[in-house]
Amino acid sequence: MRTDTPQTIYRKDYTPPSYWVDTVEMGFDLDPEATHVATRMTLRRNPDSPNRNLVLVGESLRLEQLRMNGKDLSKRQYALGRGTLEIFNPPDNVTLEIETVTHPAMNTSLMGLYVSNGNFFTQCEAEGFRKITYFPDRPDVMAKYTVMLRADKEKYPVLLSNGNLIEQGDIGDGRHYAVWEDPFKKPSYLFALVAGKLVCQEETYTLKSGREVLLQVWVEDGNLDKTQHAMDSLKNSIRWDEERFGLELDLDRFMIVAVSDFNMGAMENKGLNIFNTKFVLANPRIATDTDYAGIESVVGHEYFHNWTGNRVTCRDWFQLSLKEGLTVFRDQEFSADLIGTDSGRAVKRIEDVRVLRQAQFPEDAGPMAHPVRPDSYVEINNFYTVTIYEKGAEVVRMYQTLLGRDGFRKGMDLYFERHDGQAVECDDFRAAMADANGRDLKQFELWYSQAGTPRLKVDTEYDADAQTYAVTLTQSCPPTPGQAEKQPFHIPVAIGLLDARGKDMPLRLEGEQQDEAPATMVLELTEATQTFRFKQVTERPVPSVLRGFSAPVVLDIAYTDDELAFLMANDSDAFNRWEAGQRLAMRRMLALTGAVQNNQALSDAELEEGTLNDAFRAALNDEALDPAFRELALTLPSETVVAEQMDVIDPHAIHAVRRFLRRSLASSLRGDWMVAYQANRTPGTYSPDAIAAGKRALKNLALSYIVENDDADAHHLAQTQYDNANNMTDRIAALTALANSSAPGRADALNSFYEEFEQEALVVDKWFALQAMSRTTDVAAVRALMKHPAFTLKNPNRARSLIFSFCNGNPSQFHAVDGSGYQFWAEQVIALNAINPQVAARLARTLDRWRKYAPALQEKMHAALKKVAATKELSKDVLEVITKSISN
Ligand code: B3K
Ligand code: ZN
Repeated sequence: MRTDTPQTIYRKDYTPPSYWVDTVEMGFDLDPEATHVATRMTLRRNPDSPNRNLVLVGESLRLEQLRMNGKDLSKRQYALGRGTLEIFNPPDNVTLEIETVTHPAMNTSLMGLYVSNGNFFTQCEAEGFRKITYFPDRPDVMAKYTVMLRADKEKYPVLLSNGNLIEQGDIGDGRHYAVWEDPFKKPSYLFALVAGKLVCQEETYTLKSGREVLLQVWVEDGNLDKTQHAMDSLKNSIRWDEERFGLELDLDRFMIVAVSDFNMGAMENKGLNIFNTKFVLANPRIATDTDYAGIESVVGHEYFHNWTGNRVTCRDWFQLSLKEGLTVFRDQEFSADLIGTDSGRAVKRIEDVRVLRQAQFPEDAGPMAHPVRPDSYVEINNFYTVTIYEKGAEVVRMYQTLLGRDGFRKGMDLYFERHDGQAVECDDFRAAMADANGRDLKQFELWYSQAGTPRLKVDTEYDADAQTYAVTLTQSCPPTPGQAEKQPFHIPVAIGLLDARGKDMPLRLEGEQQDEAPATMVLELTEATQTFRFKQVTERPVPSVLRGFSAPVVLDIAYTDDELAFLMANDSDAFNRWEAGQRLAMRRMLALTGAVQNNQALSDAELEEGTLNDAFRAALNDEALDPAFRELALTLPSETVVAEQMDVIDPHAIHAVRRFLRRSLASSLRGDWMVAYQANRTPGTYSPDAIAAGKRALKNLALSYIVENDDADAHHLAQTQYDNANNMTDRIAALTALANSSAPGRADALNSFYEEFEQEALVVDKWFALQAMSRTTDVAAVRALMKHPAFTLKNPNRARSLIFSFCNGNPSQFHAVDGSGYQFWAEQVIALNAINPQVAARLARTLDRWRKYAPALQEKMHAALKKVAATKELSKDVLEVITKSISN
């Protein structure tokens, strides 16, 4: 907490550290009230640094001892500042001994060393290590760690840290110890320890090379029936990284530990990954298909960091996407490869692009917009964003699109050959990709340095006489905070041309030497406008542009409704089939939103004859399409995605239109929904595999449409599914349908669900979330839910399940015209700020697009923002978000 104006950190100000740290030895006397930490480190002067003094950082620490090269430091030799410990002009080689005390039980920020359910955990990324000891806590300082943990044996029988266990035993007084040694150099943000009452599922696993490794998944007692999927996901990850990238696990032991109080999803600490329970615990009773998929991808993500992040790390936090964008790309490819089929890959791609559009496009258009490699920040925790992660992953994907899979692999190989054991920059990755492939990727740097979502306009011209088809691509990029003018990006545009039968035409580009005529070609747009001319085009084609979403841009292309329906029915590119349907739906939704705003009545009849209705019916009944794909195709664009398309967002009109369209589709296709419902049941033993999960997704979408009719038959269907379901996916889908209906069994179902799962925190989270997002839940109802004995703001998962779900997932209620939603938001941001600044700052982001709303709402949002801004003791996390929201 602080009251002075927080400092902005600039990328251009980077200077190398004045000292390197070679070894770190730490001893912890673990006690929730006062943990003593003794650290001994050896340092050596960095000849490349202009600074003579050694600056260490520390936060919320009591300094007990400070010795240099065996002697206590006198008060004249160092200065203890606000968060810094500066030692004046030390010799070239230094051994520092520091003793600090921390108070883990009081640490509600969940950064540094803290207590959760009586056990100890750490979270050090990005800047949490400084809450444990004074240290040059920056990612370019990499050292070898040896850690001794000492604690009460009965209360803390398990003592874990990074690397290998080399010694353990008793020390009398009911206490015991363990010594861990990490053989690899690492930055301090990858340090971790865990101590407490935990149990594990373990297995030995044989690597391709024949070496055996020990794999463990640690959980609280009583949860061993929920670890198998995480263990399977870990083994799949290890195998996948060997096969796809030739990267082997470099440790003899790899541990995953689940903790229920955690700020984000998981953390890739070397050899000791710490996970939010949400991304570890699963069995059919408590976890949905989405949970299973989430566990697989997060386990993969953290495991893949072992190479992309840990072996090669970031020079400074501006380079965060170097590890995050790359690792998200890797986890996306991992999940896609595990599904295996082309249609499965397309489904995964659509899901990933949906996240990008739902969350990253708005960020890129708002006051917090920043480049994939930012130029400045106030609080680095605010930059763990969808831009760094998801747009960063798109940037990495574009290398693969431009260079091909083999070329990309060559680039990865060269990256590790050059940089293993180093802390590097995004530019180094780009250079490896370019050099390994003999390509000039200079212009590609703009994807890292320019914020904002580029727009890509497509104009076409068919010349029947010359049999040529000209495609003119024009790019532009809107201004973002601090960046008014943008230069043209290097954009890979995958394109295909469909003939009248819906088949791909062979592509031949004028002026190119081509051995064959492919069905899809990647055009490289590097200028503001370029025309690409296809030859031997025997009829006027329908273009399929940006296949597979080959670049993170907004595509501006004029299609008729009929062309969209044609693409939705025929495109060989599954992504663009889905995209065509979404465009058709979006067009309709925007038109109807305009009608609502003009007080026109929405008429069913008009819709029932429309192209959208026919196209949806065709997709629903097309047995050749995967159920998972059909579910995506038949889901209307979300309210948030529609909002992004409007100059002035009207959340109430959008909500009314989406609901109207869903009801229309529910009634006009009722018979078809029922057929799909019956055809996609998954009787028998539950399995989370992609085929079964896809069927359940389609069946449950059908259920949600059927229940839109809100009649007795529909209620009965939902109630029966609720009563008979043998897995959480079907259970929660039925409960959600009931909760959004006027079914007489609604309240009973909600109560019985709670009673049944009271002991399962992750299910109680679902129970709060589904109510928070239910369309009848208003601010008053959320306030009432906050009084429920199971609610607490201190647990981030619980706070997210109720508060975030309401503020971000229930737009029509949150944006109540009286501004009560905004007042509620302000209160919660302020309350969370005092407990956990990181979580508070996430919630603070909710209003950052306030300027896009109608003046009446804007005014009320502005008042709520100002209320938060005026709060005393605002963390720099929240202050940065609020200040930027108000001023940009
Ligand atoms: N690297 C961590 C995120 C740490 C967030 C710190 N505020 C998890 C991940 O991306 O794998
Ligand atoms: Zn990551």
